[in-house]
Amino acid sequence: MIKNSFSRSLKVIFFVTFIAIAASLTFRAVAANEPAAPTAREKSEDTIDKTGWKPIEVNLPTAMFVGTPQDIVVEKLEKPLGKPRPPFLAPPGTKLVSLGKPITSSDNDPIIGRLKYITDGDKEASDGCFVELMPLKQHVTIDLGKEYEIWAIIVWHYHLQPRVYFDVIVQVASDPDFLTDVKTIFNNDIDNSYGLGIGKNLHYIETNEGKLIEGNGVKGRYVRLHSNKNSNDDMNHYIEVSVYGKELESK
Ligand SMILES: [Ca+2]
Ligand SMILES: [Ca+2]
Repeated sequence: MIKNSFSRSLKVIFFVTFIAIAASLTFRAVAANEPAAPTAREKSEDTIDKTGWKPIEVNLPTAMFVGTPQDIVVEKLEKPLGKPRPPFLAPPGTKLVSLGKPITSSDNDPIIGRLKYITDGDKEASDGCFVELMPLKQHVTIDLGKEYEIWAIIVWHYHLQPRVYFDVIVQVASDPDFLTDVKTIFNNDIDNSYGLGIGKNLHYIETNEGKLIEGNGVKGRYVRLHSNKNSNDDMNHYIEVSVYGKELESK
């Protein structure tokens, strides 16, 4: 009787131990399927402290068309997001710094409209709101009046109908002649037909949202935007350019 009871206890101990080992192995197998811990590289991309960053305020003009146009055949065309552009975060103190600022251009006597339309705050696509520059390679330059840290530039070329503008190149400099220390923050001239170097950015279709180009805090007083015709005709157009910058911290 005593022997029997001892043997039963042993069986119970063996059974419990077996269950515990099996459970432990199962747990390890599940743990192995979990996503790997972030690598050093992933961590470093996450180290920018964006505490206190806020969305920039962008007032959008009336949308002139809806849906995704299917009939524009252009190489390396960005796929539309299919939903509104998410808010763009920038450091505290970042604000619109281009409103009413003076413009010069490779075409100072536009065919339609006036250069000052580009920074007058009106982004509507109606007649009388856009400036038309001469055909092919042209540029406009905004003088912000002083140096800023530039976080975003939004450009509306023309959004009455879907179009793609070619060789869109956006540069920031402290030199009004753009001869020294020029920083190119956007370039979709994929074949270097403009002559400022091959760009890696994609073509895109103009909409009422404009094109937001990230500045990443690049410093400069002058913003220059190039273009070289569009998918509809050989002309160059601008409705508005908004530059969002932050005052430089005094030393
Ligand atoms: Ca305007
Ligand atoms: Ca090109």
